[in-house]
Amino acid sequence: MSKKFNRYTVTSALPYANGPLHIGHLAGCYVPSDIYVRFLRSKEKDVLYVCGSDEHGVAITIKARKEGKTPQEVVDHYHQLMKKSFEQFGISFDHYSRTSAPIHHETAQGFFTDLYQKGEFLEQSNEQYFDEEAGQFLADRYIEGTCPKCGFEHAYGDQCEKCGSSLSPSELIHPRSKLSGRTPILKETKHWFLDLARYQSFLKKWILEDHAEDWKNNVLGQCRSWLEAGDGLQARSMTRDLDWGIQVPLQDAEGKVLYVWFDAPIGYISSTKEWAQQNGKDWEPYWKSEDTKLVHFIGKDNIVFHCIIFPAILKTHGGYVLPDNVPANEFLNLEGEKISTSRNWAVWLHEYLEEFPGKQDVLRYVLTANAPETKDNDFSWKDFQSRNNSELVAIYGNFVNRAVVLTHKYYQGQIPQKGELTGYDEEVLKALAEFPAKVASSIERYRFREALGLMMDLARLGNKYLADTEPWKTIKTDEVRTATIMNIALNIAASLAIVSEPFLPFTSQKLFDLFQMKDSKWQEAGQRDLLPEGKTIGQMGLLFEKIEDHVVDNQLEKLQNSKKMNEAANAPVTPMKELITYDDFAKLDMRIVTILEAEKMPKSKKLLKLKVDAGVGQRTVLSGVSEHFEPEFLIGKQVVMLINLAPRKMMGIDSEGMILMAEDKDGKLKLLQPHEVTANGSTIS
Ligand code: B3M
Ligand code: ZN
Repeated sequence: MSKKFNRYTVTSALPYANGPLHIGHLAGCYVPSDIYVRFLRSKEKDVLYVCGSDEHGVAITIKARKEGKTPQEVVDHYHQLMKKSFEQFGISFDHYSRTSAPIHHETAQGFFTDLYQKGEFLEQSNEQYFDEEAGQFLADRYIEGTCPKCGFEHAYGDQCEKCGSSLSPSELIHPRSKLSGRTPILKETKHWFLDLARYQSFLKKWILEDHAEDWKNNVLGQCRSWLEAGDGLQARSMTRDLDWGIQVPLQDAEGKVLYVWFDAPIGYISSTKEWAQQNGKDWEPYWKSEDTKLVHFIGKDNIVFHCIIFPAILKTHGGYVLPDNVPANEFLNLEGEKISTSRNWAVWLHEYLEEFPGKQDVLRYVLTANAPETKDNDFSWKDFQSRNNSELVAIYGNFVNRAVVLTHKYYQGQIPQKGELTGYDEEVLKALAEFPAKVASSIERYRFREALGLMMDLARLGNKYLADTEPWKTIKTDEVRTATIMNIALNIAASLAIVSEPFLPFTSQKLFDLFQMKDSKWQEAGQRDLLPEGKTIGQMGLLFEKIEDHVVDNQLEKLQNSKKMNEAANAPVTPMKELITYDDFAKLDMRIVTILEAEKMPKSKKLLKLKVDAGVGQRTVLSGVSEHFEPEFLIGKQVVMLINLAPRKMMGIDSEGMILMAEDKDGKLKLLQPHEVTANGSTIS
């Protein structure tokens, strides 16, 4: 059954304000939703596109703790950073709000109160994990353990990031507190649970029957595993024991806040209200009119919240439309590995913008071409380079550039007049006319990769048309023919500007300026006379430029470096020895010395015999470094030596002290040296 919609409310997941945005965010839901919305606007639909920062939950408080900041400081910082990155990448939200906004607190509390008054919550006291050392209940991500579904050892209390399963803390194997690392105890506490079993049959019909045809398979698959699980949907607590979040609006709920996944999706509604207030509009039709199509763009780890829990809340509250579709993407990997903020295995948007200024469309293009629409997918820098060079530069850029340059060269920038059309011209114009509907159909079915491929086919059509008709040759023999060819090529380019706008908004804008067609809409695309004869076109800079090997090599090196830094940071560290007094320390006499001579000790694999100038005289030291350094390498080096270690006889020689070295986790030794030449015998304190 296909319904007639007169209005669209499009949302994309509210990103947690606990870190900068990376390419996984863009690919997961922001680029696809932006393509969809730009397309709808071009079709002159009534569409509202809302988002905002998700500022509650344990994701935020953990980050604050780590950085020694208050949660408010953390969200203020990342809210601004994310908002700016979205703007810079042309993600065209009508409104970007935040869940700390008072209007959101009110709206979320209103929903809770409404459900409470309807008697929808089960009030239950039960035992939950509690960290005795920190004196705190361990909600969601404060608890970590092994995922019962896939065995991943760092699954959170609410979710496994590896397999995407949604979990409850009691399901974790070997639970550990993220606060203290200790095994938590169980302690009694009261919470308000949404009894999802009540919605089971409604949800089953609504999702698995009514939407069996139009929802994506990956989404239906996850919903099915929930809805058809043997023991059915379980009640889920909608409150938490935390000191950061939205207060539970009840008398006896001191110190309790709303579960972040209760309040966050309501953030779409609050964002709409805020937009309406600021723009003198009415928010209600966007959420309450039956002819509104609500579409949630999300990543796969958010499916259960958007397909099951939030619809159950909306349905119970009543008066709200339910999502018509939830086109969730799978995950994007980077160079074959899972993107990870904590491991710094990511391409950060704010860094990309600094390193590739003006190349937002290239990233949007590559992320769409490789979008993880049906399965996890990989971003690699080599692929980025080759898609830029062999698709954007060689096809799109080359075609438009040739059409524009020749127009300036032959016709002083004026659109020439068409003469008689050949059979081939007619064929090409017919193909041109069919493109907009084909691209539209793919976009309407949330197949953005396919849509992008078709958009590029239009550029290919233009490129091939010029290559086949060779106006640079016909100009010498046939003026009328050349003018016809150029007219057709320019009209293909103008259509391309419209059809590519959802995908490549910055490039498209350049073409709109060039052709002075800024208000052109989707329905004009495909027309053979989009650009009137005699119209003068502007000058154009390069649309895309080649990306050289060294540029992507630098990016690969940057990733490898971050991997090394990470390994170093996470290397097991020898535990600290017991405390000593200053007097203990002061007994050590450490000095800067210069190695004068170094030779291998006969019959020893490990020992080198060193002679050093210790300032207080020369010393002989036997040092077990033969497997780490060549004797010649050491000669002349300044190092640190403990000079008052009682002499020890080894292999018949008195060793008068000890050279100090650093040892890494692999047992490799590194010299400790002053950063500039220092007098021998200088003390160390
Ligand atoms: N902040 C989760 C996430 O970033 C979350 C989405 C909320 S959407 C209402 O995965
Ligand atoms: Zn798992």
